[in-house]
Amino acid sequence: MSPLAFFRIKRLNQVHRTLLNADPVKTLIKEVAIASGFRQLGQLSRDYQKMFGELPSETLRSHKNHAKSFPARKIIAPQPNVANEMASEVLDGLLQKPKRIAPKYFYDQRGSALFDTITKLDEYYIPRIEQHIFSLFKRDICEEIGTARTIIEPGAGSCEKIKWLLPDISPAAYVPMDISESHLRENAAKLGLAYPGLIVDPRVCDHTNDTMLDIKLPGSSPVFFYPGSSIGNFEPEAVIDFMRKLRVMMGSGGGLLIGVDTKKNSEVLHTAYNDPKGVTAAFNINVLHHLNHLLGGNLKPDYFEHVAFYNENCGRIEMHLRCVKSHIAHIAGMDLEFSVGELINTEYSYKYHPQEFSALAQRAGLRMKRLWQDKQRYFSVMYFLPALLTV
Ligand code: AVI
Repeated sequence: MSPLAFFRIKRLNQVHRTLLNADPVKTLIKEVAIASGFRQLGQLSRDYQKMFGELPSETLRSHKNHAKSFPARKIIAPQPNVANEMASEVLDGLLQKPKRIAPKYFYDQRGSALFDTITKLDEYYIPRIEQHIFSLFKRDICEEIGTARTIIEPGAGSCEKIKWLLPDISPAAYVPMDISESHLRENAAKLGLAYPGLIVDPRVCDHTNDTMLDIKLPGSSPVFFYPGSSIGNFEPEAVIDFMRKLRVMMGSGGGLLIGVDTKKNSEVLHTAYNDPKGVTAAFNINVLHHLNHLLGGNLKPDYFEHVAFYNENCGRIEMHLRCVKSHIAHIAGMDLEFSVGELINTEYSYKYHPQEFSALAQRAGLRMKRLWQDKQRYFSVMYFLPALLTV
């Protein structure tokens, strides 16, 4: 390593440390600084001031100076080894007490097919009611978004839901994001064929981590589209973190159209995640097959049963796998013990009253502009704009 590179890394680390200590600036600045390779701090500080008031001048001055001299994060970020990263993430979860597996591991080919089947079940009301809200209020929603906007859909999967807004919003570009490249490209191409003239610009990324911030967008002031209450699968603190990233990427002129499941009668919730055909159970247990395939292991799907219940105190559905036979199994080169009755947590699905969700969004620098609901208030579609806070 050249002395100059060494010096830059050292100084960059100092900047990072300052950022981390500069509460309340830390999260927002850190994220944008990383996303922009420290080049856009001027704009960032202006945005920040609009939202939260004056920046600590010490911090800003030092960052501006450093921003000029550091070309990009590439100098300190080697290409991550994705397989090792997954193995380490999975082991980290399985070594916790109680054990955990992140819900993103549900979605191998079979898991995605099972989820598709879930969305067609009568008991799983979310897709049906969300679509109903979109058809009831389509004109209103489209007017709110406006035309010729860049629409970004994190975790777009099949690219089906954007059709609810097409052709009315005639976007400047539609940017579906997904972690599964082949699936994404195939569905993006299909959408392009169905809507000639629509610019579809797919981007492969895992929107649940920081890589989303590295995506260079085709236009400015995008509108994010995040339907399906996927946000419910984040812990509330992670919701704020995620929405803050969207806030940063949307600048001062963008928006967020989001679908959020509501709190309701616990019987309805319970049935939605315990369907009598056992599709949700198969979906849950399939995560073990997926991990075996992905990381090399002999986790034993037959030694687990599906558990899902509504935890009223926390306002969330909890999905777990309960061990029915004590055993030892290995995964990613590690032996693990499982005892009868022990639970592996596989998913939380949080439910929010609109005002609860709006309060979280506010902490990410967003304000609720519109709310659309069905008659029973089973589901919310909300439109958020960047908040401009005055001090
Ligand atoms: C993807 N996500 C919004 C679903 C949910 O309702 O939390 C995942 C799911 N898990 C079981 N059924 C559906």
